[in-house]
Amino acid sequence: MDKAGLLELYRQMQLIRVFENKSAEMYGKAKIGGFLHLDNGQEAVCVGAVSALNPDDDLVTNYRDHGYALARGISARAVMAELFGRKDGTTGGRGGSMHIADVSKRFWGGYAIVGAHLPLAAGLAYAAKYQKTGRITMCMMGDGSTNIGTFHATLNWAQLWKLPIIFLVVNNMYSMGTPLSVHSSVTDIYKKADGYGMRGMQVDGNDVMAMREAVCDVAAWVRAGNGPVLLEAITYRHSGHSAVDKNTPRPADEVAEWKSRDPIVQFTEDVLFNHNHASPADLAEIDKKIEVEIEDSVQFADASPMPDRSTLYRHMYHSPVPNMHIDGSLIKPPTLYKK
Ligand SMILES: Cc1ncc(C[n+]2csc(CCOP(=O)(O)OP(=O)(O)O)c2C)c(N)n1
Ligand SMILES: [Mg+2]
Repeated sequence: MDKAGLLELYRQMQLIRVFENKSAEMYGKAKIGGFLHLDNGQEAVCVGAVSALNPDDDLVTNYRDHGYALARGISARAVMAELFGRKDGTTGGRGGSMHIADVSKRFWGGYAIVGAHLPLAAGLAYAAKYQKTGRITMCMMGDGSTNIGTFHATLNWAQLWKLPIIFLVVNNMYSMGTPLSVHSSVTDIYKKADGYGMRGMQVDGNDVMAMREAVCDVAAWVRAGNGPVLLEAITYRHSGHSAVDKNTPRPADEVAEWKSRDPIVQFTEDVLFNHNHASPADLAEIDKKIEVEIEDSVQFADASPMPDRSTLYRHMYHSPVPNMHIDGSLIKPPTLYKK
């Protein structure tokens, strides 16, 4: 990878970090409602993984989705506006933090129900195989998701049908506040692939280069028609489970140890500085632009209007109440299935 490519990896990780810090601040100011799950500490997984995909590959995530959206090139403005619940957000303010999606970028979301997105991702992979598009699907999930029924049902079918899909498990060793060893009978999660005759692989999720290399490797393998892969990335989230659950109980020395292995600091020191790819001045320049971009995203989100109330029941199969009026106008049933 050349200098420009390496600096782009740094820029994306730093963009995610600053975005997440800002969104936590905005949550504290009640500019953001509902849930907010941050990616601090896990930036190398998002950036390493997404950078190794083709731009038209399908990407599906759980609710911890901001980092993947930004890595996919969705603007900080659109993501922040979605967190603010505003009209210019990625889904017009309807989804919020857990449901970022942009179909034009084949970023399908953003799912709040643990494990429920796996069969949907398998459907995308099946479509790609059936239509021979050459696309692959990446489906990201947490370690806690690997115990749920849909995980096992989806892996079984994906392997049986040799679907072109990468199941990326972000193992941050906690499911909310429950440690991995308390919630999973197998703690090397990549070994769960064995139960389905699937290829499994483990990677250091705090090393963006290793992450990228692993996804390049498995993506090529999947794209060649060899069937799915279960890729486990070991990492750690710096903050609690969510903004309303900031103090997930974890041993202080464990948190401190992982923070000392910060993926952005590691990449900066071990790769960028040690190999003379970049100077502190290069990074300062990038950081300055990111600060401006994130400040701008907040101004943009704050200035964006609330969604129009009369559109409340759009994108639904039926108006929940017959002859419903909002602001004096009759809310007509959606036309989708109207005879
Ligand atoms: C079916 C279902 N059960 C429970 C929940 C509540 N819940 C939300 S996140 C979460 C933990 C998931 O942990 P993990 O998959 O490890 O992801 P992480 O948050 O660590 O990224 C739980 C239990 C849910 N959203 N859906
Ligand atoms: Mg987890």
